[in-house]
Amino acid sequence: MQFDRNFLSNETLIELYKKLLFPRMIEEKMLLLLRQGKISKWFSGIGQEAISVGATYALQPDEWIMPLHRNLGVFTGRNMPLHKLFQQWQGAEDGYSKGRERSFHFGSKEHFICGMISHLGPQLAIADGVSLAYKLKKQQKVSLAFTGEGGTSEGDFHEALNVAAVWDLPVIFIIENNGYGLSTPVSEQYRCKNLVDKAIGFGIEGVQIDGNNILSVYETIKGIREYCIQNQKPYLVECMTFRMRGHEEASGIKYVPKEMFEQWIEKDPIKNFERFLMEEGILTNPAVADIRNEIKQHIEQEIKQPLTPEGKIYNGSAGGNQINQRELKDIYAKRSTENKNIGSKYTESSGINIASQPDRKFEFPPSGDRGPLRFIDAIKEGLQQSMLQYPNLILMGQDIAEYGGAFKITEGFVNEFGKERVRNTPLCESAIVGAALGLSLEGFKTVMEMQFADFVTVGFNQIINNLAKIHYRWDQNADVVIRMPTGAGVGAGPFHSQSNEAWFAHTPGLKVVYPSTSHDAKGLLMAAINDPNPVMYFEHKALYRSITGVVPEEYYEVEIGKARQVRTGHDVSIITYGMGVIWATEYADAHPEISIDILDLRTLLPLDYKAIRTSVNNTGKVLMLHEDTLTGGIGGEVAAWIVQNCFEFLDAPVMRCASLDTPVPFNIELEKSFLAKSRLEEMIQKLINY
Ligand SMILES: Cc1ncc(C[n+]2csc(CCOP(=O)(O)OP(=O)(O)O)c2C)c(N)n1
Repeated sequence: MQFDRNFLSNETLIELYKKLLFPRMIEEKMLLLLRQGKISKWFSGIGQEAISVGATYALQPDEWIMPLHRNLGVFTGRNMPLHKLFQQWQGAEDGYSKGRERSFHFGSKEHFICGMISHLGPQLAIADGVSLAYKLKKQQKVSLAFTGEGGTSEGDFHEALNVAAVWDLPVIFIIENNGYGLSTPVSEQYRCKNLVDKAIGFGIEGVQIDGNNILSVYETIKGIREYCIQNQKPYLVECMTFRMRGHEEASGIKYVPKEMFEQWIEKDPIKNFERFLMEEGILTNPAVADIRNEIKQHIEQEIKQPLTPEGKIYNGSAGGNQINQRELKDIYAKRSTENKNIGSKYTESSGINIASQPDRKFEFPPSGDRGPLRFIDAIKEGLQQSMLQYPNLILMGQDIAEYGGAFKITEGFVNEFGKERVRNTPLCESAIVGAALGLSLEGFKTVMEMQFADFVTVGFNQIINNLAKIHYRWDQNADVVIRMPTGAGVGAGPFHSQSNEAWFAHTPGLKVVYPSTSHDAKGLLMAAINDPNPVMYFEHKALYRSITGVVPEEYYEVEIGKARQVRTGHDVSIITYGMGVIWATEYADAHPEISIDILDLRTLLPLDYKAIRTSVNNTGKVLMLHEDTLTGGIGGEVAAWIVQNCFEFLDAPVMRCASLDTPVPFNIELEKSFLAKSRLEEMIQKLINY
């Protein structure tokens, strides 16, 4: 192995040596503890340390890194206190994830390390968002994301690199090519000669280097960092290395030919660098022994604190109920008090200055000077006012810029707010949701327009596993709103008509809102944007231009989590939301002989149980109505809650009126009989006559 010290001082070389040795020695200790049953799982990076250590050393400490499961050197490279890392790995309360996450699935805002999720690939697009934030703030910074060669087969790899290329983002993507993905050799993973060749396909630069040579890694990444900043471009680096242990400690290494180990042990990053430093006279045998001894002492000292005699994993002294209260509380980020009174006037609230922001020239008509607004215009106005309110609010979506979006909601926005803040995206929902999360890491807010709610399936993983869980996992919020043009009734067939709100209402950490009036459309959108948590905002396409309503001109919010009593009655309650509110109201208008109580849930997660209870109490007969299909819909959840909590008010079984359990058909007649509305009369009569 050839080392080129360039202009590095002896002190720097020794520091690098110590940084390289440190994770190795921690790992050796961890393997021991694993055998003693004091930790439960370990993913080893032995043999690959030069990559994490060299790359981290080449970055500034406040530049975000997105590490994976073999990157201990990133965590130690950022000088995270070792005792706290041990606490983390033990699942202790004082660890970085309060015992909620295992191994390396945690991050730390303080150290600019973004915690991975098991799915690997999604890390990459988060780096895009962080670098976009740097770019918008005109900061001279890069972000850096790791992937294994196995992870390059995921669509997320393609999407993230493509977005970085198209948006000219300063991101360093590092592939750690260690020969195997779990047990799959590279010959069964990809067909190209070198993974770095993929850079050409994305129109970006790339280089392949020896990942076991600490100086190559450090010097290369340092140079690439300069390149990325100066040219505002991404870069792909393929680091050739080898995994000296199993995928994780329990899985063994039988599938790896012995010769491979013999070959790669010769290329061990630490042994080789040590030999080089000795040959150069920079280190001596006694000096190496001293360094090892010093690190050993440090590890023993730090480990004492978390490892209790019984190897206790969690301090349950608080008691189950109290623990659960705390666990539930940490699902959502708290809204800061500072922006609670937002709306009294338009203020610069973020402190983030986006250069070249065009002059603001939105003019709202003077109070009382306008008629009712269409649903679509209310959404538009909510977005406009939020853009004025938050200079750090970015809109992203397919065709939302000059074209104005599939439904023209953002028409004219580019002229008013500029292309930096109103961003057309390539066709890649997953990477854009990931990028939105990256923006959030750097203090931005994002509203992403899903062109149709149906397309969320290809961004699902990022929403369910990254956005929703991140605050609970390591205290990082995802300040992202996803607009979901949803619903049927317009003859658009199975892939442009679905109601998929229930998928998200089942996911702790998300909020799900679904307005049914112009007033609520604007107010809930403002509230969603003010909320620091990920909010799924459902907007029914068939309501866009079919309903109007009085909408205050000023900035206001409709509180998330509060239902709306549409009308009060004593015969039967219809509990519903979205299009269901329109159907229920039409029905009630047409049947003045029945006294109907209508509750518009407005928020599906979290539900307003108090309002539900009141409505049940008003009538004793409840019909749950929604456009979504029957099985597994929100109606089932609400019905179960009512039966369990309001049984004494009931005079009949809770009934559900929902759409047919089929995909949404295209033919208008088929669609009509699919929709819940076609069974509303029948269900109400059934309930009344019970
Ligand atoms: C989406 C997804 N599929 C499968 C897995 C299971 N899994 C965990 S690690 C791994 C192999 C990853 O290989 P590579 O990216 O080369 O990284 P390495 O572990 O070799 O460092 C697999 C298949 C996973 N975590 N996520």
